[in-house]
Amino acid sequence: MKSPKRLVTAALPYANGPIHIGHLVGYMQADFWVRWNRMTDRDCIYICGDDTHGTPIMMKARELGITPEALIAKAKADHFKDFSDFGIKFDHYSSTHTEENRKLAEEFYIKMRDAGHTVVKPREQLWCNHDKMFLPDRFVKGICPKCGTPDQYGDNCDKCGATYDAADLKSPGCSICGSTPTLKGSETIAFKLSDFREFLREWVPGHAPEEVSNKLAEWIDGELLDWDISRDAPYFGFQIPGTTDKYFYVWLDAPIGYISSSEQWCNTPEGKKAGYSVSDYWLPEDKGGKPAEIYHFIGKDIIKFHLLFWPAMLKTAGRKLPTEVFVNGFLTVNGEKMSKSKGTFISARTYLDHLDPSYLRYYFASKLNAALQDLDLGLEDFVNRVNSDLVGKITNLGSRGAQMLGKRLGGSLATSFDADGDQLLKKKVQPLLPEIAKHYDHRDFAKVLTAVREIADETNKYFDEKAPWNLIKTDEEETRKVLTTTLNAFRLIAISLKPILPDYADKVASLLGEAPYKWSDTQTLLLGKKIGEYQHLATRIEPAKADAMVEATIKENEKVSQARAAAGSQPS
Ligand code: B3M
Ligand code: ZN
Repeated sequence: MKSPKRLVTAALPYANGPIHIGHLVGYMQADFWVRWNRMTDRDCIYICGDDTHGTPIMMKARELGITPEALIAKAKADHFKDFSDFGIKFDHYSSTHTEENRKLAEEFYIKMRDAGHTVVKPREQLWCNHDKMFLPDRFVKGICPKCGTPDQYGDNCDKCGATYDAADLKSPGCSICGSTPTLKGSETIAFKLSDFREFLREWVPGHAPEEVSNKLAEWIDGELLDWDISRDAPYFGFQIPGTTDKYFYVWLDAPIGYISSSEQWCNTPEGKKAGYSVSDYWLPEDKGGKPAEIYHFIGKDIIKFHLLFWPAMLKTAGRKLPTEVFVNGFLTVNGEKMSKSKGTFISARTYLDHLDPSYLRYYFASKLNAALQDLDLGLEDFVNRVNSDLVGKITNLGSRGAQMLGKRLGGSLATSFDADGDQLLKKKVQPLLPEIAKHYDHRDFAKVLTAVREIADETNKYFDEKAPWNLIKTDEEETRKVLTTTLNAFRLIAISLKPILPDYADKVASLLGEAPYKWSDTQTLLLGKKIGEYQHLATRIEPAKADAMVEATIKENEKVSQARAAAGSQPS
């Protein structure tokens, strides 16, 4: 029986800023897994897009003197280019600001409302009379009502951790203009999450990582407060049907963006050829849908939205629920939170201006496993690990083997292996391949690379013992066999690396005169064919280049702070 199609999503990056290396952990993790699915002939699509609504977008566009639509169009193009240049290959990259998403958001809302899961409640909010708008929590600062610490946001205190209503903040100030906001009565439309307590109690444990199910259980057994899904004008987003001045809160239509982006893909020629409609993917099979597994990859800061609000919304809308939600931790750099002043809050583009993206793919993979844990990018460790493992241990094998065979022996592989080479491949290399497959299935990329390094170590040991640079002086054909063994081991390494280093694997395939690799190619060994000209695969990272990247980030940050100081500060 054919395995069900898979639809993988990554969190929709917010349109108010550039992609940075912290974002990339989750997008790369999903990309590695999608590429693994694709190379094992699993029908798997990777869906994403920009998250575009909300006050920050509206304010940033105002600050730049452009429309929000212009701002989000540029952000989407920049984000997509950054992801593509890091080899993150989406099948479709859309946006929450589309007609498909509007229609779906309205459909979800009407079903939530008509099923009695929404309520209209009076709500006092802080109004800035100068900016003529209600202030979201991130746009107001004041004294924490609990511990008295000044300069705290409208929803929680960084110092004592208290959460409170912005109306309770002492001496509040508008973060845009500094004036004192006033409390203004309004109404809010809220989603009654507590209606779903039993459903969530039963559904969540089997679909969330162990590490977060306790936290989720705490929330589910706790208050499960009503969730405000409306925001008052002015607001950049979709107007709520039946209202004149209410808009969907950004997080209402953000996850719906997974479905609308899928819908757009299903309507492309590629999608049509694949033969599934968006309903096939997103309706349960007992409601006309077809077999399909949905996987969300998200960061640990947005589990509440994806494992409480979103499943409750899907259930109300009669949609298919995710098969599983995978959660990644945060990135630290040199053991600390990314810091603009220390130059470690590195944008994707600044990284790309200085270093090869495959090195970061390799390094992140070497530290990523299925567990929810933070990942540290130690810049020195990064340089050393790439240089010693990827360049030294692995690439060196391929370059020494291919160049000697090409330059000294006409480039033709032997038609049989030497006895030791046969042992190496059969006893040391091939037995590791099923393990590598299992590690990929479980998203345990660090263990994949441990096994790959083991193959490289064994092969380097074999190569050094055989010393083909001496052997060639006395026995060319035996040398050809040694190089053939070495290149076969290297080929199996390249196939194993393909989900993490796709370009690298493709270059090795063309060097060996083969089609782009599938996992099934590990079933065969290569004998008796002529190989091509060796093309450089990976070069050592110069530490100075990594330093230059940090320097560039510091300079960028100084420029932004000066521009901000000149224009009067705004929350980002
Ligand atoms: N844009 C991430 C954030 O803004 C958010 C993810 C949406 S996934 C539907 O923090
Ligand atoms: Zn103001």
